[in-house]
Amino acid sequence: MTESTKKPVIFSGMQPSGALTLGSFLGALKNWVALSEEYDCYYCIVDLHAITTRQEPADLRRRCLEQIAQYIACGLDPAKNTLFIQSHVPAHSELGWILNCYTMFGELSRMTQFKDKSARNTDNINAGLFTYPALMAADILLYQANLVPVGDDQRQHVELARDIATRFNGVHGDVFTIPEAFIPKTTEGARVMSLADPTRKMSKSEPTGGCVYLMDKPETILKSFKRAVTDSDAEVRYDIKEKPGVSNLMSIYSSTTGKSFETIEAEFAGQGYGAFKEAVGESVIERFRPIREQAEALLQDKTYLTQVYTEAANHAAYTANKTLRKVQKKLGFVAK
Ligand code: AQP
Repeated sequence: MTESTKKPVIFSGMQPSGALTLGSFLGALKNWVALSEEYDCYYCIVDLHAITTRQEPADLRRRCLEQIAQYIACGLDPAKNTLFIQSHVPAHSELGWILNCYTMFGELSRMTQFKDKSARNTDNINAGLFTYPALMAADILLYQANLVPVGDDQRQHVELARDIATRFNGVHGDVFTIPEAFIPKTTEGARVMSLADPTRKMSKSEPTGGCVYLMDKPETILKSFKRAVTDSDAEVRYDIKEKPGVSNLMSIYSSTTGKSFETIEAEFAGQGYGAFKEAVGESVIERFRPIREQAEALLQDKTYLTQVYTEAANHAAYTANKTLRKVQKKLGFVAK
């Protein structure tokens, strides 16, 4: 491929810290698929990030394989997208360390995710949790990514990656491409909230009962939506402050059906919440059904999945090492 026909680059990743949720899907995965034809895409399973909170080794191993299968089942063709596991490309750890030295303590201290996760894991506030954004910057910058499709919760980390890249370039010349975040609209799942507590983000590692998982069976999905916390005024109307539960359900329904909020309000006028919750649940069931079925089928063929992530790691390492060598040279490291 010549320089002029080269596609712009995307990097994004998800932690195998739990099963993928409706939040992972609407906030990120759906856009990964939508953008995958126009970009040269690196989609990663970020296992190095996942160990910032304690993981059961057997579960971590199993989830990495499941995640590859889910990426493919969502529509990411491994022949066109680089679907790899972060720890298979050591350049991530190496550049991560270097970028730690270009990231300020004050910047890391302001990260909302660090504040949230350290409040939730008081017995394990480790240095990795604190320096997570420097490793995330390395993930993105190694591939000279132009675009980073993420949910709204990751906006702050992408902004910090831009600041780190700008700082490094300011000292050493134009080494890194400055990436842009690509975040869905609020109405399209930028921040999917927990069904049990609509003031909190739906998060895969928090078993509050408010999550819907990509691999959930239809009856489980329906039950989760029927139990979703709403309010007592029985009116389907978007009002994020006064009616966070209903507004969250409306955003989900709008994302899965393409219907506007006005259409949804008219559709359920005077009907109370029962029919509405069931319709939202059914729309998610239909969206997830083919994904779950294909992922289950793919998981029967471990040889194929191994081949996908092995070939992808080789391709990713080739690109990443080019950037890493450039960085090392700029820093004055002696060539091997
Ligand atoms: N609730 C959400 N709404 C919108 N987008 C979301 N994402 C995750 N949850 C929501 C987006 O999905 C991608 C997955 O990111 P991740 O797995 O690396 O980390 P995360 O954001 O920390 O996801 P979780 O589910 O909250 O994991 P844990 O519980 O392990 O921390 C990202 O693009 C994210 O924005």
